[in-house]
Amino acid sequence: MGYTNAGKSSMLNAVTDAGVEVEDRLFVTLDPRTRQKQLPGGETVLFTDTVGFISNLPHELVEAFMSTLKSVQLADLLVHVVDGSSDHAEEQIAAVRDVLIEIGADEVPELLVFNKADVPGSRAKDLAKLYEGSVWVSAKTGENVEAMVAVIGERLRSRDRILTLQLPLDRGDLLAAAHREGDVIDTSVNEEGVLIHVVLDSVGAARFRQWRVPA
Ligand SMILES: Nc1nc2c(ncn2[C@@H]2O[C@H](COP(=O)(O)OP(=O)(O)O)[C@@H](O)[C@H]2O)c(=O)[nH]1
Ligand SMILES: [Mg+2]
Repeated sequence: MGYTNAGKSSMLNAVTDAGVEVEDRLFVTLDPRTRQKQLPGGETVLFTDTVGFISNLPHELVEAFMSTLKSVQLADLLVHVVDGSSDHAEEQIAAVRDVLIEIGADEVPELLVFNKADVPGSRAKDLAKLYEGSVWVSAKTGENVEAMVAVIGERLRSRDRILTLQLPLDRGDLLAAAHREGDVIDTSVNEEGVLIHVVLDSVGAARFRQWRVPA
């Protein structure tokens, strides 16, 4: 997602070789398009294109925006595409983030991607240095797209997730650790001990690997 004309549809094409229409005008992508891609790590990821985020969304576009809104709220990661060749990149980032707050999606993890690095005089690479954890790419030439996909994979792998753990009844220390390191959603006692659902990050998930029950 990102500001209009940032290169979102081009990016989806560059990442997935999808035949999504690319045009240099406002709101060409009225329907979110979703494409599947296998990451180098083997996971299958769904990439969804969205309509452009601009301030003061026109009324007739609100309906089209609703499906985008859902995709954005439910996403595991927002790839925030920014036109790095624009003099207004910073304002556009702020405008997009304002919309995220408006639709209650400002807590969804975000990866800032400064696009159009190929444009002469583009600030994409400088901005990527300035914004911690961001990356630069050119959706047009494909430069650095693979590196961006690798970062997307890392970010997805490190995100918090809900795990089911089966803990032995005599291991109160493990239950305490789960409470300390994660957010325990519920606990129930069964024949094998205590079954819990807990939100953990990748470090916590690795620590409790032995006790995991496949979801
Ligand atoms: N030079 C250059 N142009 C790009 C790049 N990515 C997108 N564009 C152009 O920017 C315009 C808007 O791209 P589009 O993908 O439709 O943007 P969207 O509105 O965010 O979906 C089109 O003319 C694209 O060809 C890029 O990396 N470099
Ligand atoms: Mg588009």
